[in-house]
Amino acid sequence: MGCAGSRRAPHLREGMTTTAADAAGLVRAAEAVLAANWTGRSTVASRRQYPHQWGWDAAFIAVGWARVDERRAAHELESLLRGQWADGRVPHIVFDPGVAEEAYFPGPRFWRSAAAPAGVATSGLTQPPLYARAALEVALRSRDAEAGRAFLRRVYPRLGALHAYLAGRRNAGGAGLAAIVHPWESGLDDSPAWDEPLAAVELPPGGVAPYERRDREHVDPRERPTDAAYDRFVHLARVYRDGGYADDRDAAFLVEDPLFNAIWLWSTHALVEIAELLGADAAPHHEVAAGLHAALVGRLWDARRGRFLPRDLIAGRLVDRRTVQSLAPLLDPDLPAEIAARVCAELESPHFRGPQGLGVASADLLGPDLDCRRYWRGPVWANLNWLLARGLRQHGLHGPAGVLEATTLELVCRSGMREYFDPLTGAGRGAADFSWTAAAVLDIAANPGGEGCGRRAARRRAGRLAKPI
Ligand code: 9WN
Repeated sequence: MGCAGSRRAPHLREGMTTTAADAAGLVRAAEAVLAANWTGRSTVASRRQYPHQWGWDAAFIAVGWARVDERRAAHELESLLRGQWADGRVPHIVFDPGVAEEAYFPGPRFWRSAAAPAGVATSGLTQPPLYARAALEVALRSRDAEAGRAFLRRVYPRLGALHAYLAGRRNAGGAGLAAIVHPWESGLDDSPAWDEPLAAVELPPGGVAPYERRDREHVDPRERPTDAAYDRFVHLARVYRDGGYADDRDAAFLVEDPLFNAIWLWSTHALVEIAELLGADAAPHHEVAAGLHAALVGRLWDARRGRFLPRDLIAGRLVDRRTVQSLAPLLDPDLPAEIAARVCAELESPHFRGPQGLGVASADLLGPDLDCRRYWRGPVWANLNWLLARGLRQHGLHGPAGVLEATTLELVCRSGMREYFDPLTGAGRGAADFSWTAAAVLDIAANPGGEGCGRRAARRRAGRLAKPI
């Protein structure tokens, strides 16, 4: 396919092309998954594996709902924002009070989220801030333009507060990027990129206090993180909790992640658009976007290796692991063309595209860390394919983006609405009937050829919501 933008899809195996009938069936199946996972107020990531509302899942899911039911799309985001803390953080889980504590670990009793709004139990971590981007998409899909604007008016201050929290409280490196304090905040929990920083985390002398893992009850344990990784996840979460979730204390894990920050930057551009639509002052968001762009390229782009890499603030160096996180800065519309071309070439290389071209692997297919079963250590994910396709389109790379979108539909067509997929065989893995996979299918299927994500497309979109208020 190449990065020059050809329209063929040579990665697709013969007989592996989604027909119009398949696509229609797939859309119906995706709608059914979202409907089955809808609780009346929001959508669970998965009924059994993750029976609550998750942060960045809610953003993907809202984009999917926007293709089917604009009211549910808005509810999805507003339900998550109900859990926003006074300091502006949007928690990575908003718990459903009707679900038993034992259904998921760590549940509400673990997090003790006293700082959450009264009556809402949440976690104390956050996740990639995709919310402003999702909110913009929800409003723009809205057939009732006034309802779309009213929704934006309601969420705009909350989105601004989250961005201010990230800029003010998570700027541990001092250059304007947000640092994550736990691998769960990255959304790519057991990515090989976290092996080194996690190995440096000192555990209590007597070992980690006992806890019971619940994540292997419904899926094959070989697909889940190891006990050694989980011990560190639980330890880090306990230490953060016991320190009152304060961000000004010494942390044992502190990383500037290219995916988290690229999503924040993409959402900051969405916030610019939202502000303009509402007649609010977009200048501060422009300024943040410019700073984030400069810091992303200045601090996380390794020109010698030709890759974006996470920066470990404790060790004071870049983490030299090839993972899908390195490709996410395609979401930056201002990425210089030569860097975008190198990132695209990396995405297209055998490091990330297997011989059957089933999508983008989450970890290096040629590297020593590859594990085709374990969730973020190799498998292909529909939400990441969707994000990367959006990033590619932003740089005019419509050919590769179209192929990625088509292979995503085909993968799901073949293996079902699974949580993730084996990067070499395409076999479905993890939870079944997974909400963000369904959401990605709905958005991709509704938008063949892509609408475009650049500034010209933004102006076209603004016209659709009529005049600013
Ligand atoms: C911990 C819900 C979430 C996703 C994450 C994914 C997984 C949780 C877990 O599931 O994380 O937050 O228990 O494994 O890694 O990205 O948001 O789908």
